Amino acid sequence: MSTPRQPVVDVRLSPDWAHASLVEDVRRGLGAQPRSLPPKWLYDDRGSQLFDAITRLPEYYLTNSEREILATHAAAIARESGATTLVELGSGTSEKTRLLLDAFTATGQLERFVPVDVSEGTLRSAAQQISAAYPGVQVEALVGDFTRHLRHLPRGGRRMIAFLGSTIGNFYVEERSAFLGALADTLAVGDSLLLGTDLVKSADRLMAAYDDPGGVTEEFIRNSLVVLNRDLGADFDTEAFSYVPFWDGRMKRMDLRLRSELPQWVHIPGVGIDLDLAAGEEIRVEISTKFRTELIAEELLAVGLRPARQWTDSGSSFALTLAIRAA
Ligand code: AVJ
Repeated sequence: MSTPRQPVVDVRLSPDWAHASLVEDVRRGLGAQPRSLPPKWLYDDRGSQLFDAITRLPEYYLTNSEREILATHAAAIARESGATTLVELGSGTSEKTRLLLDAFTATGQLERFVPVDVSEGTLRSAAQQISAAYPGVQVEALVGDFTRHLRHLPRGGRRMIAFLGSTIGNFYVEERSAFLGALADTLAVGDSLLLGTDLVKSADRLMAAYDDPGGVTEEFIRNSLVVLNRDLGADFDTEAFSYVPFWDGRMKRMDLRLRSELPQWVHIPGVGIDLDLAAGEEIRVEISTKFRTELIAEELLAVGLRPARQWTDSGSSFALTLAIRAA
């Protein structure tokens, strides 16, 4: 067996940088009306654990559906993309990635794996493990925010960017088209994008997936305030908020909010602002957009990414789309 090549870790997001962008995001989101918080701050250590628990809930079908598609079609994805570099955005522990890595190494085509994540610790340990498990593959991890650091992705070879889990559903409409456009711009002609998207389904199933009886999702969403209390010295009384998840059928998205049940002043010293929250006032914490397969294809084509294949799971709950950067 050949000795594994040491993983390379490119750090573009220092702890200072992360803190500065938290401050900026909170100032912008909570300082405006309607009040909102960007969902990326949900994933501190506790939030990542809670999200992990969500993916194991029987009602949260997204993870299993996507895994089923990857398990069934990873070989076709490897073949059709022809990629020699696999990039994964927001890779976390790279668990589903293994299905892709197995398929891409089985054909002998994979030279390089580039996991991208904001969490340096998670990324370093994932990079070590993957290097050891796939000794022929050079791991070049990028610690960064994929909405800001796409230009630091390593170049060369034929690349496929995997953006899984329906994380694209967290973006508001304008942000989504801008982000897809930025992805298209970083890809060279012939490179590809593998996009995971949750599909529109009955409001009942969606509500069940985002309002589980054990309250794991509620705690996950509520954790956003815990993060602000800890990292910005805020004094949110987290118990004074109720969890308000609903299906917005017009915008085709789950909308997950926290509602202040009492009038309250909240001090956020780390940002230097005080919030005067009225009784019933809501903070928008996360949206999770659901798609029709035709819409995904249209939005990709609009930015110059030509949909080559689309796969769904046996229950038609979730889709993976492979799109190739057109000339
Ligand atoms: C990881 C963003 C895809 O939108 O379903 C799960 C996050 N929020 N339950 C999703 C989430 C509440 C999840 N994504």
